[in-house]
Amino acid sequence: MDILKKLAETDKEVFELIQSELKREEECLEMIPSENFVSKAVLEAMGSVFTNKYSEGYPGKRYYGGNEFVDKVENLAIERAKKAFGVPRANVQPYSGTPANFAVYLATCQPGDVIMGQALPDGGHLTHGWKTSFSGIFYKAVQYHVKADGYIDFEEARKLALEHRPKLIWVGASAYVRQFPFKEMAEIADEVGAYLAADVAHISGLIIGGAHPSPVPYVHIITTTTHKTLRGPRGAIIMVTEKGLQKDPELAEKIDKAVFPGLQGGPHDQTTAAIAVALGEALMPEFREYAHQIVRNAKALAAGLMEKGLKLVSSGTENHLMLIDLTTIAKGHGVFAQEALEAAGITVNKNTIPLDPSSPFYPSGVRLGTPAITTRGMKEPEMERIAGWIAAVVNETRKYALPAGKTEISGYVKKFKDEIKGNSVVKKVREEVKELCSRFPLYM
Ligand code: DSN
Repeated sequence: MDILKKLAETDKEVFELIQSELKREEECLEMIPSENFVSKAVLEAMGSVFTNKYSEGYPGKRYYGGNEFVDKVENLAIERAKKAFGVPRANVQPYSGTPANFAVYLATCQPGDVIMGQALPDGGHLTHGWKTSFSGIFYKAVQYHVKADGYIDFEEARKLALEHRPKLIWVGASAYVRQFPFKEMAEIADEVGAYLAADVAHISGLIIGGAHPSPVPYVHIITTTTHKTLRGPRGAIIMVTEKGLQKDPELAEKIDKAVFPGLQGGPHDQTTAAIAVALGEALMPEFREYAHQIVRNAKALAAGLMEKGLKLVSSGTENHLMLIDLTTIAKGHGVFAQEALEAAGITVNKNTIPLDPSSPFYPSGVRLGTPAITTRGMKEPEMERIAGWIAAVVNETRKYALPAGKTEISGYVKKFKDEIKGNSVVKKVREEVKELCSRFPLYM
């Protein structure tokens, strides 16, 4: 890409690493469902002179001079976020999803308060109360689960809410294949007087594009990262709805104060500019088509995988992602599938599945999705081919299983990685993947 001209002259080492990453992205099928390819316009805004500026505070109320244009770009990002989601208030400064969620806690809870969220192995996010995250360390976290069919267990969530009276409830997750039940979770939150926050990081692009219902009428607060289906830079937005302002007219100010000075220093103004660009793109009519194609592709891929004999959590998908349940091969098999698929040029991530019999580091599932390959222009016929390749590669891992002794695992996996690279099926798929990718070029 020509924007790297100077770097090629001044720092060959970094330049070459960027070129290698570009080649990897061009020649592989990027199927981690939380990743995407931003436009050249977003890349340019990220690489702009806004990176030179300090601007603690908010538009019109900064601690530094020289913020005339930063104010304008931040206001533009805020206005576009409000328009895209249909909300009265937005804060575009959080560095990423975890700080955004932390700011919600700071604004609504005291340390030690009870909070409730979806458990991590059931698809929830670390920041929704998992024991190793600040959210499970500083707050008394209660966790709800999904049922055997993969849908959220409302009865359990309601029972837990009535028993523990959480101050804050989260709806939204990182590995949930069904539409989020915003209305039902709102009934539970309203019954116990809790704040309801929707973390729509994974699906915000689908919401803007009309391919997933919006949480706006039901929740008080919405958080989202900006780099997943929304297809922007790595950053985040926190929004307050009309319902949120009715519950607490000062909620938006509390959120602003929690972000700065509560949690962060200077905002990353180059990211703010790029968020404005991405939101501008998401407001275009063609983004609606993109969002719907992501879901059509995911459904086609899920159907293809099941046809080829793979088991999916909840037997399908209603959004952009799916989870392959590999317990049909062996518990803890995710690492083998991930590594074999990577050797074949298909990038996915190992992931826990509900009631996983193994551990989060060696989980029994694989998570994959269609946002990035849809950005490349791939459609249902390509999904059918990809499903065939995934099934063929996973099949080659059947003879491997995690050793029982923990100390033997890493050596075994390393040996597996070396072996699988030489596997003839994997090598053949790698060539076919490369050929497909060359027909859907990036950054032309
Ligand atoms: N790490 C993100 C994901 O991959 O889903 C969640 O924050």
